[in-house]
Parts: sequence; C-alpha cells; structure tokens
Amino acid sequence: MKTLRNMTLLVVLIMLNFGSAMAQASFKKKLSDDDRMEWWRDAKFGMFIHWGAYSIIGGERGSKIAGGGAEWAMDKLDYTVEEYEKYPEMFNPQLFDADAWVKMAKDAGMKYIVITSKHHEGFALWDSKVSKYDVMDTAPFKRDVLKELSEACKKQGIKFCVYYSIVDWHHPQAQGNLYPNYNIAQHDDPSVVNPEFPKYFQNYMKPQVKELLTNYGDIGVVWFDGDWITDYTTEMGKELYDFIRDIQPNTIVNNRVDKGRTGMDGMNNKPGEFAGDFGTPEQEIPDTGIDSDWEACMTMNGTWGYKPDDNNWKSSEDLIEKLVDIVSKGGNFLLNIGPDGFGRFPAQSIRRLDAMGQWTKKNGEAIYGASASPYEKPKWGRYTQKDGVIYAHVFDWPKDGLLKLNKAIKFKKITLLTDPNTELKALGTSREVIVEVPMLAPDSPVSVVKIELAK
Ligand code: FHN
Repeated sequence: MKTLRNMTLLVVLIMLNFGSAMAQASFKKKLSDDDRMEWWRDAKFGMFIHWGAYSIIGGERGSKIAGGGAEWAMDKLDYTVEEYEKYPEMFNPQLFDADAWVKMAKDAGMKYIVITSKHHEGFALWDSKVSKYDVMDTAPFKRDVLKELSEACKKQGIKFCVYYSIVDWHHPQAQGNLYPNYNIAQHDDPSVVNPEFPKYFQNYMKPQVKELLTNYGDIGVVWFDGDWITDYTTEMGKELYDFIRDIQPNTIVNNRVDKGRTGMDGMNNKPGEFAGDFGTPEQEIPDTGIDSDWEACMTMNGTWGYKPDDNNWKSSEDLIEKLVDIVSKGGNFLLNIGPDGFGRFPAQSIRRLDAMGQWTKKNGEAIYGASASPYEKPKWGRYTQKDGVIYAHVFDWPKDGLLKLNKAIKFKKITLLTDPNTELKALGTSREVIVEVPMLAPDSPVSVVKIELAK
C-alpha cells in the first residue's frame, strides 16, 4: 500500500516537473527593442505578396477595367457582397507551390515574405476557425496557404510574415453592410461608420490575429493595413499591439496598427505617441534618411493584386537602384508580387526577381546589415556603410575613369567589391577624394566600390 502511495507521489512529482519544463520551453524571452528589430534591420529586402480571390478577377469585369490596384476589384467593379462571394467559392489555385515561391524570393536576395493573410475583400487564406469565409470552408482549394508557406519559409531560412487588413468589405460588422453602395468617397467620410465595428474588432479580428500568431510558428512581422477607417481607434490600435506582443513578444508590428499617420503618409506624425515599430511609406522613397525604422513598399507595375492589363512595369535596373537608394537612407524595401488565380507569379515579375538576384548575389555585402550613408547623396549614386567600410554604389560610372568621393572619407584601402585583390589608386584633396577606376563599369546597373576606412 505504502509502495503504491510512493509510486503515485513519484508520478505526480514527475508530471509536475514535466509541466514546469514545458512551461519553460514555451516561455519566450522578451527581447529589447533593438534586439527584436535586429534581423529586420539587417534584412533590408523582402517580398510582399498580394494574393486572394481578387487574383482570379484580375481587375476586369465585362468591359470594365479597374483603375489602380486590382485587389480593390470588389469595390472598384461594383460587386455586391453576394456577387463577390462566388470568387472565393472558385478559389482553387492548383499551381500554388509554396517551396517554389519561397525559392524565388530567396534567389532574388529577399530575406522575408509578407503575405496578405486577408485583404480588404475579407477572404482568409488560412484555416480560420473564427470564419467560414476562408480557404478551407468557402473555397474548393482546401489547402491552408499560410501553413504551406510558413513551412516552406522555415525550411529555406526566410522569415515568414503576415499582412492583415483591418478593413473588411465582407464582414457585416465591418464594411460588409455598406455594399453595393459603398463608394470611394465614403472611405474617407468620417460619418460612415458601423456601430457594430467594436464587436468585429473584439470577436473576429483579434481572434483571427491570434490564430495567425499561434498556428504558424514564429511570425516575423504583422503588417496591418486599413488603419484609416473612422471605426478603428487609437485605443484599439494600442490594445491590438499589446495583444500581439503578449502572444509573440518578439514579433515586429508596422505603424498601421495604430492611427499615427496623417492620411496615407508613411511615417507617424508624432513619433512615440503611437504603437508600431516602423513606418510604411507606400509607392515612394523619402528624399533623405529618416531617424527611425521604415520600410518602403512598392509594386513592380502599378497594381498590388494580379492585373494582366497593367504593363507599366518598372525596369529591373530601376528596381535595383531603388533598393540601393532605400538602403542608403536607412530603410527596407518590400517589393510586391501579385500571383494569378492559378498560383503563378507573372513572368514579368520573375524576370525582375532574377535580375535582382544576380545583382544581390554579387553585391549583397554592401546591402545586408548596412546602414544609412553618413554623407550627402553624391551625383553619381549612393553610399551605404557597415563595419568601418563605406560602399560607393555607382549608378553613373565616370566616363573619365575618375570617381570623386566625399572629401571627409579617410580611406585605408579602396577596391571594386567584385575584385577585392586589386587595390585602386586614390588621392585625397581638399575638395574630394579622387579614385582611379577602370574605364568600363564592372557591373550593371550599379557597380560597388569598397572603401575601407582608416581607423
Ligand atoms: O489599399 C491597400 C492596397 O490595396 C495595398 O494593400 C497597399 C499595400 O501597402 N495598402 C493599401 C493602401 O494603403
């Protein structure tokens, strides 16, 4: 009897111990803000993916073509909620291949992926238990896109991040009750509110965000959008930010979680007063560096969601120069892809990713982990800096073979980044540092000259 009691006690003790080990294993250390932001600051280059039921529509309805972003099809092409629902019911992208998507991002030199878990249309790309308007219940696809993509990211060493729209054109307690009469003017009309919105926030949005943070491993960034609607308040924003950090303490959250922006500005107008870890300039690059974290998000053509009619593609050269420009000003570049309704990246996007990958493979040292230039923008290109080295990114290679650097540069050794063994001759004058470079640019569209500084 005594032995039995002792054994029971032993089992209980073992279980208690096991329980505390489990608790320890699941406890996540809260990092300092600098430690938490470190991977993101070093990463510099990420892929934005806009994918949803709108990717089937492609921005076209009969003879009508939506202006601007095709992910706004429901709104711009005047669908009622019922009419629009047939697209999620058709969502069956048989060519979706998470491993191939992640590989394309990785080969381009991107370090993180942010995918629209739910855009303004309201259709969720994951197995949401809070909603039937998702990829498992409404769509014939019945594959959890976020699960496949998060696993592929983990396998390939890419940070997995999610975009989530606060605006929801389908949910009746958000904007769903306003269609088909919701028009673009009302989006900015402060009197257009849904008194039920706080219920959507507490009982739908927060539980959905919780699912994203509990079912897909570590989430690098939660990227909110739709902060501009009057229904959404700064109190909700702060509550949501704390809610996220309580679940995953190390997750980074963009500034659109709160109401700190004026209109569609990228940066918060009163830094420190609002929740959010970084600013989000959209389709623009600030003229100069900014003294806080920021990320410029941009399309390759003029649309976020798939739109075959949009052929306004930026060139690969332009995109590479934009990456350099952004890094030279201390920002990150989040470059968008709009896959089609079958799950394919547009060929034009793949070509640009390939070109960017060829360039980042050779010149990544001057990008990843680099910080903003300490000097003014030179006429010929941009500077970045890292670990006692200045990198001169030359867009316009000097025709006379003489590259003129900022006079404040005290150099020890200067080489081409692609040819570290050949030291370039240089002379410091009172007006500039003149470097003798080869007559032909060693790379295109940007050649990098590496300047090791004297201590
Ligand atoms: O309305 C959206 C748009 O569709 C797209 O998602 C971009 C990406 O930053 N954000 C919104 C507008 O700011």
